[in-house]
Amino acid sequence: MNKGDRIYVAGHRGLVGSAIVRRLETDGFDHLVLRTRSELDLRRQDQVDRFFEQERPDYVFLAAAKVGGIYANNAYPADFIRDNLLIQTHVIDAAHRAGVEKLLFLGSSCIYPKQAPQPMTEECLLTGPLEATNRPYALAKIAGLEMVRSYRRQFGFRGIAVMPTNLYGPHDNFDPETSHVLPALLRKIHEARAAGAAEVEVWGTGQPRREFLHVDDLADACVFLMQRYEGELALNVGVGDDVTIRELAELIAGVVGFEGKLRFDASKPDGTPRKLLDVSRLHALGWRARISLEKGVADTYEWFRRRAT
Ligand code: GFB
Repeated sequence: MNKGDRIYVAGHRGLVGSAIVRRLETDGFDHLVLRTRSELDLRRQDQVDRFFEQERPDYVFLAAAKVGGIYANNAYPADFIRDNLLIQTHVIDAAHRAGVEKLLFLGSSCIYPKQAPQPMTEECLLTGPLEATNRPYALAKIAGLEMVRSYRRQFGFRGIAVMPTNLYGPHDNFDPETSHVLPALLRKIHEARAAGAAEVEVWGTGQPRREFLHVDDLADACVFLMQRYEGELALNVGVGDDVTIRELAELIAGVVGFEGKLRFDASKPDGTPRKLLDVSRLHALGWRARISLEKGVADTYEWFRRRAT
């Protein structure tokens, strides 16, 4: 990737896309091609084709996707499978036909089998049944990985894919119903402290384990891999370490300064018991996450508070 290249970041208003844009701008890439959802509906093939014919980007970061937490995945399964299949199919195909130099597709760690041995290596893909709460999303993402791989094999198209673990950071969705656990708890605990509440409800048993990667680290890895990686295998991107949901809630309570009680509601789903990525391949390539969970949560809380006030 050269400084003068035209780089299209699909989904630049989202958690991942906005972090990739920040990273590219810091590195001096100033020919970014960006479109909001109202300017370009990626679910419409005619619009996507026209956009690629007119703009002819050299590189594409495909970070546009319908995403959400455990509740949203469960409640809107049709939206998750339809929107993701449409977006990725249109963008990958149009990028190939418009002669894009290279494309990076984002998968997700939830596409690995529910009972995969931990930490999960890249090879465990498609070796067992998926977690039911996010199967539609996971299947769409698996189709995207296969599409990138197939276009590489049949057409020599330089598509690569990365498999990020659970992400967090600025520009995340903080809606308590549809968001992921980390922003949901930051908001709930912040509001509980402001209201002087005695307790906060945390979904599930608190026992599932999750790995959390700051999105600025992910953006750094994406730019690194776009420049250095050319393999067929979708590479795991994570920190290599996980915490229980209880530990996460306690950490957030500490950052926010909430001294009340955490009440676990076991009638809500736990989802996958554990999701920890094996990041040996990425480490061997020379990349490591740098932002600790403590610092990342504190910074994200600062961002949330500035935005909320
Ligand atoms: O982040 P999360 O929604 O998604 O939930 P997954 C992780 C864990 O946190 C679950 C618990 O065990 C939840 O029950 N949890 C506790 C909460 N309190 C809350 C809360 O207030 N809100 C939320 N959302 N969770 C998603 C997938 O799985 O992860 C997606 O559904 C995607 O497809 C994403 O892959 C990365 O980690 O379980």
